[in-house]
Amino acid sequence: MSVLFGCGFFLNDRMRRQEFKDRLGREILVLDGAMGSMLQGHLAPGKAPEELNLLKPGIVQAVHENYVEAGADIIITNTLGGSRIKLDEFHLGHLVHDINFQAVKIARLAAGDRVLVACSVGPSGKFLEPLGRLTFDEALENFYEQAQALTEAAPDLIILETMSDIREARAALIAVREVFPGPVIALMTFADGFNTVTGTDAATAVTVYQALGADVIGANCSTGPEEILNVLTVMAEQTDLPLCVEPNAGIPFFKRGKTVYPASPEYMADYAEKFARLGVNIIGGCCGTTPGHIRRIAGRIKPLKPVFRSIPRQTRLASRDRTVTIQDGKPTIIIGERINPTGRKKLAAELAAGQTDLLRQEAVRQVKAGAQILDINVGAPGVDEVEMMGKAVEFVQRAVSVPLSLDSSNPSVLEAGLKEIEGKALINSVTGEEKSLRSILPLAKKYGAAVIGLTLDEGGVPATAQERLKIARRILKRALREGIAKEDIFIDTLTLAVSTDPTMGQETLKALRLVKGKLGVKTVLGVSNISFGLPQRSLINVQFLGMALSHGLDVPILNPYDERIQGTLTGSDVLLGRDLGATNFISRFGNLEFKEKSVPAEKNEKPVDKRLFDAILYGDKNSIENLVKEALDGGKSPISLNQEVLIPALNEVGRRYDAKEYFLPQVILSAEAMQLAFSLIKEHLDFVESRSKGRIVFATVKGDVHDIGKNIVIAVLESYGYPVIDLGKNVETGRIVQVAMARRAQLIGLSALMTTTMMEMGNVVKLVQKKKCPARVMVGGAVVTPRFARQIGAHGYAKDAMEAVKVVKELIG
Ligand code: THG
Repeated sequence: MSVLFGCGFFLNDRMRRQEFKDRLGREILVLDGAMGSMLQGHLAPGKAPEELNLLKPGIVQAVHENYVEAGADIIITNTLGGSRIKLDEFHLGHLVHDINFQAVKIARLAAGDRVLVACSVGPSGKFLEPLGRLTFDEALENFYEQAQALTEAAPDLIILETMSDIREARAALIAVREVFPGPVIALMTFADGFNTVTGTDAATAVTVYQALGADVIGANCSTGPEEILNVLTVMAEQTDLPLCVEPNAGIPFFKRGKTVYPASPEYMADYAEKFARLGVNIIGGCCGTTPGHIRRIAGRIKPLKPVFRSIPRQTRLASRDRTVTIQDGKPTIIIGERINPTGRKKLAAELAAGQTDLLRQEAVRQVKAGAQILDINVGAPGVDEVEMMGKAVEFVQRAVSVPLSLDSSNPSVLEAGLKEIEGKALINSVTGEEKSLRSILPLAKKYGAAVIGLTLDEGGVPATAQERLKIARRILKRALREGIAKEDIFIDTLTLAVSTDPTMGQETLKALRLVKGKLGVKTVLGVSNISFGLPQRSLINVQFLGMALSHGLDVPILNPYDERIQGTLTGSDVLLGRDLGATNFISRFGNLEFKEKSVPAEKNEKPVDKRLFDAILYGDKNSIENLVKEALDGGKSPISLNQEVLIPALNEVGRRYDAKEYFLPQVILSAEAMQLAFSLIKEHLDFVESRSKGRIVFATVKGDVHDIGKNIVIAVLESYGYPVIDLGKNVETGRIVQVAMARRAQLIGLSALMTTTMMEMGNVVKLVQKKKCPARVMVGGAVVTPRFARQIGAHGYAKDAMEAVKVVKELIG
């Protein structure tokens, strides 16, 4: 009803979110346990569990009722795989609305008056670009549609579960936040106690989810409670938001033909208590947890009081796998300014031609030189800025793992960049102009970015510090009103060229001190602007940098290659109490090797071998063709190119993966670049057989509805050049073998992630033998061990995607 009363609707929903938060301050809430495994017995192979919402609602309701009876305070709808892309796998895409709407109705019947209904939203099962083919807009649309159907049925909460790709998680939360006005719980799934399978760490999950307006943050599924406790410990140090956890019932193992989740109700309750004492506010279970577990958990934690966690809000930005905290008393964090075509003809020409080689080099080199954030400005004549900003963000993110500052005053350009962002970006910038405030602040809010406010307005840059303070105050007020957190608002009091007006530098510094003192926000300055039009600019820049830091500058934008700048920064940190014990200073300058460590001059063009090696290492497909041509033209033979550059590059990728410096996204991109390079020289290697690699059939076995792991393995194998036929999940044994024979597959890859489905792999092997199917069988998945693989007679076992590549190579060459 409240929908009819525009503004009232809004107020009520704000209150709902606040009320929920207040309740979490008073009591710890119990979530339910597994849904998927409870439904398994009722699920025909090849069918989606969500279809039961329409076909057998009574069974779904009975599961809910069991959890309500066991003491759950919140039950979760049977909609984890309820988005269109996911349902399309089962040809149910046309039923998105009904499946989701009914799911809420069913849960509501079981919930009664006491229990809350939360709607599960899970991954689409497809990878976003550049890993897969899904665009960010398609992902957004996918989640909008599901969130809309759920919202129509008026649930109490929405809960994002099992997200492992931060960019997809971003799309899901943005969509849900736009459509659903109530409280949202946002969880991610971690492959171990530290990172998701695509590399995102627990702190970064918090940074991103919090910026996007999640009400509660946490983790689900993953492994057992022990490792997930590690994840929640990190999260509890990062945020004062309420936390939520749903661990699996331990790490499953195989016993007498069955997969067993080892954790007893008592064991889970012990961990529930540990989570509660850590400060977690909502506790339930994922795979393998039953009403019996939930009953014991509820009995243990309901008597406990929530732990109040007082965590000061910090300014945080993030890349996919790193959070950068801008904090008083810590070494100065700098934004590298070099990705900016102003005054740089070569970079401007490259951008105009859609080339990315120089862009990548600038990114890598700046980060090596110590830039912890990179500014990206693509404004140059002849450049389609909207298109180029998206592309630049994508490419810089492939090359380096630092947060980005998107430098444009044009909202469309900024939005194109924000869609590509894999973490939490900084918008550079909004001004005090009405038009700017109105178009750019909502972007910061929607895409969960921090924002820099420039102290200028319709009247231009004010001459005096007082007037700049006034504009800063106005920007701050408007940003807060938009719902942007204060710690996410930066003010730039504007550096102008001192050569045109000698008072300018001083006014900027005065304004800096005022803004810092009166508003208490973080400050930014484009330091190098000061010296435009003067010789020996670096001399002016370092003086100004030192002065600005002493006037309250937090984050300078500058040229990180400049040795003098580096010296000034390190020295200032000592003087400003940002380098206690002068530890950094001494480690950097306390020996005579400093000169050698300084950044090489740009004129030292790297040899083409090295550039090609880097292009593969950083997965930069765009520049491969030119580089291969340059190398061949330069007299390098295709054989030595392959042996001395391509293969060593891929080996380095493997090394980085093993050392956890690289995660799957980088591996896939590098493998694709390698493939392209190889295809280009293959023509010259006429003695190399050009027969394609062996065909592979891949499936998640009957009864098992998990396919995240399988999809990752397929993506990696394909990127290594193996053609894969993906049969999907919950696939009948007969069908797997039939397709393998019909398509003359050389290898069958099988995945099982949970419960009783592992045994099915044994049945596939038996059928392969019986039918005399020549394909080799490789198995894997969370529950599978090498020993089990041997027991059932599989030819190979791989613990993860990279190992799968090795095993496939061994088995079929
Ligand atoms: N505030 C905020 N953002 C900003 C600025 C600011 N972004 C852009 C700019 N100012 C900061 N970035 C630069 C980038 C390059 C230069 C100065 C500031 C520069 N470039 C040389 C030139 O134009 O002559 C080129 C050097 C070369 O040829 O390599 O000086 O104030 N929020």
